Amino acid sequence: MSAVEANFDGIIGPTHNYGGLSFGNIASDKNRGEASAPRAAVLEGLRKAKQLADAGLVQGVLPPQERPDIGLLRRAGFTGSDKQIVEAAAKTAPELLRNAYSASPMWAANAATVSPSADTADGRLHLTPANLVTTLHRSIEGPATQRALSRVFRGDCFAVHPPLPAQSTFADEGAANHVRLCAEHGGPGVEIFVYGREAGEHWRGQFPARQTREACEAVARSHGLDLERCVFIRQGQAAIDAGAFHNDVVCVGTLKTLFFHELAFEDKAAALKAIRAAADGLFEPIFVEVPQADVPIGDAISSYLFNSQLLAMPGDDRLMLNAPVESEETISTRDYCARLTAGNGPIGTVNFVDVRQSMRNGGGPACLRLRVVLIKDELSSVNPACLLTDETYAALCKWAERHYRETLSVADLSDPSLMDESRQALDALTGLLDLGSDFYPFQRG
Ligand code: SUG
Repeated sequence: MSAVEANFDGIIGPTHNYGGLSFGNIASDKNRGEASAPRAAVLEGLRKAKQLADAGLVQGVLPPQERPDIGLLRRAGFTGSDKQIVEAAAKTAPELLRNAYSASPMWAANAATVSPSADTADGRLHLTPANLVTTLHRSIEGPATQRALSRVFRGDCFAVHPPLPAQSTFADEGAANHVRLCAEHGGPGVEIFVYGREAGEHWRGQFPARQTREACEAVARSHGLDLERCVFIRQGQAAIDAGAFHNDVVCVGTLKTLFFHELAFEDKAAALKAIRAAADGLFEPIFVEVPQADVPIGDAISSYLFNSQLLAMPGDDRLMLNAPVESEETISTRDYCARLTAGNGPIGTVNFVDVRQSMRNGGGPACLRLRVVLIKDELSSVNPACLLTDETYAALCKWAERHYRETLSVADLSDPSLMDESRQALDALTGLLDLGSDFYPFQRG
């Protein structure tokens, strides 16, 4: 059956800031406390999405979440009006307030794991929101993501699951640790799940391993996948130690092609063999491995070469890598890209995009999008207001220009007027995206 691979990008929220909240994410750590530029950030993200829509790809958007998350602060013992809570938290628990204010739902690759209907036993498209339990600021995303996905993917053809139990056994970071390969998007595929650790093991890494094998298996089971076509691979500890807190920092794949760094997997030979076996009878996978000698892992992570979108562009028989500009500015990755496209392999073009605001928090072009393979009926069941057209793009840019601050420092989070401004922005957005006037907690009172 014919299908498209659509990209749903997270709209960067009005409180985008550099809180330094993600241990093991080198960019987040490095930029902690710097001033951010929320308006430039949201416009950068929208521009990236619009470029792909203009090139003929199906492009959607996902809403930001309400921040600050007053619910988190209330559960942590703060009482009174929302304004009093922000003021009290700013005085007595500024670190917690920072967590409540993170715009991290922008990284839609962590929103959910998605299995297209061609792979599932009941023929529905399955989405499981990630529980993101490893970091406090992200552990609050799952239930709101479930709500958002239910309002975007409407209808019986979609199964939106609840997140896995919020416990470290089931630590789950969504599609950032999941790759699907296939001969064509609408045909059956091989679903590759990459985990950092097993639940019971004594983790010895320098940084947290955010995904467990148990979480991957639970998602595969609840999506009704054919386990013969699933592969569970352990991420390389060397990659995690170097700062690859998700597999999509060292690996990306689409159709038959898997593009990955030499150190991405703990046992590379076994991983590639397992992928070949799972694809047997469907297609022959194409592996594009980037040697450590050409691109040292440190450069791969600082440039985010692998956190690119690997895309089949209309009318092009080779794939395009939509890569961050930082990988053009890093000598080893720029040279590698030049050699890659000059050769006759599956990747024919590299387009460099500027998403610097997100990059400074460790989120490249691939982090900002959730891929959803849709057949025709499924596409027509998607909330149309969430698809990017000339009109929706123009309306979103205008909305952002009107509601977003130009700059935001971490100190600004203590000012309750930021909460009011953000709520006004989100209230207007629910109208633009047809999410319903009860979508956000503040709208429900
Ligand atoms: O989870 N950064 C995110 C970046 C997520 C990138 N996503 C993928 N690789 N798919 C994270 O570490 C930083 C927020 C802060 O520090 O304020 C943050 O959450």
